Amino acid sequence: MDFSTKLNALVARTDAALDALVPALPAAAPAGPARIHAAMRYSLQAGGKRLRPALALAAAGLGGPDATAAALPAAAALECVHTYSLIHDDLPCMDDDDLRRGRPTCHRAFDEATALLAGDALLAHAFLIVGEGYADRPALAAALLRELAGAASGARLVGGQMQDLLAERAGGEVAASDLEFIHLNKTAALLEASLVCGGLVAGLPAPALDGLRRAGRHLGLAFQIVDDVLDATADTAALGKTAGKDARAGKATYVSLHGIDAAARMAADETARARAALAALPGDPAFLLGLADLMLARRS
Ligand code: GRG
Repeated sequence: MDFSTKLNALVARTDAALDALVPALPAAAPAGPARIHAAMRYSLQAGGKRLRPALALAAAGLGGPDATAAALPAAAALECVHTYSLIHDDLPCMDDDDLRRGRPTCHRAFDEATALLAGDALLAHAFLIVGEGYADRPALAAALLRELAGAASGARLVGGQMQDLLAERAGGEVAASDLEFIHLNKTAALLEASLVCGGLVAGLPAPALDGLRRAGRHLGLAFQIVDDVLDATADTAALGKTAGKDARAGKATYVSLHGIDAAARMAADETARARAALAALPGDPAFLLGLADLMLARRS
């Protein structure tokens, strides 16, 4: 199977898992709180690239096809945490954006309070999916929950977002080391957790989990640098979210600190470091290497 066919198949399996694992809409579950479930599904099913699930399923695949199938609940949970973070990031009190994944943001399609609650519910639901999905493997469930909670924590995803907001309030004056802290946590934490969760489901040994974590860190930095370059160079239609926001907001980014060409070179360097870590993993890392290349070459 070639790379795109395999990626499309993993995305389709992720979409089916999300559909099965996230509360249904009123017709199927008439007693449920319909509006919140509709808002959760609206953002989940808005056409995200499913990169985090793909990374988790690909890392699990190092342990064989059964491990890939077993990683589907973890992959769905990672997408729930990611989607929560996007919904909250778009809120007026944060980035105040109208467009996400090519459609009106959750608070524009519903309202601010509903969007806040949909994000909260998706975050909680991620942990429910893992707790229920791996109830028959309690040690694995505990390891996955710890990994996911750590990535979403005040030290990582939320902590990175906090520092990002503070940097913006300070007028975009940020040292390169502060910018790296922000992106290692706001962006890389969840990509890192995606690879590690896949490796945990596959039962990979500690050195391989360390390799996955290292790869995730470099992929995360590369991903963010590409995001900064795209914000400066692509248009809103191609991105599916508002382009050029960073410069308008006077925000410190890899592009504002280093310029577009140097930032692009840094993204390539980080991808090369991620590739080196992935190439040393047990099993066949070819698909993971393809994902690393795709993340560098992406245009949205
Ligand atoms: C609100 C706790 C909290 C965190 C927000 C997600 C986030 C942290 C900020 C969004 C701003 C941003 C540009 C982050 C960079 C990386 C990122 C998460 C980009 C979006 O991820 P993609 O491109 O999105 O994988 P899709 O929609 O394809 O899933």
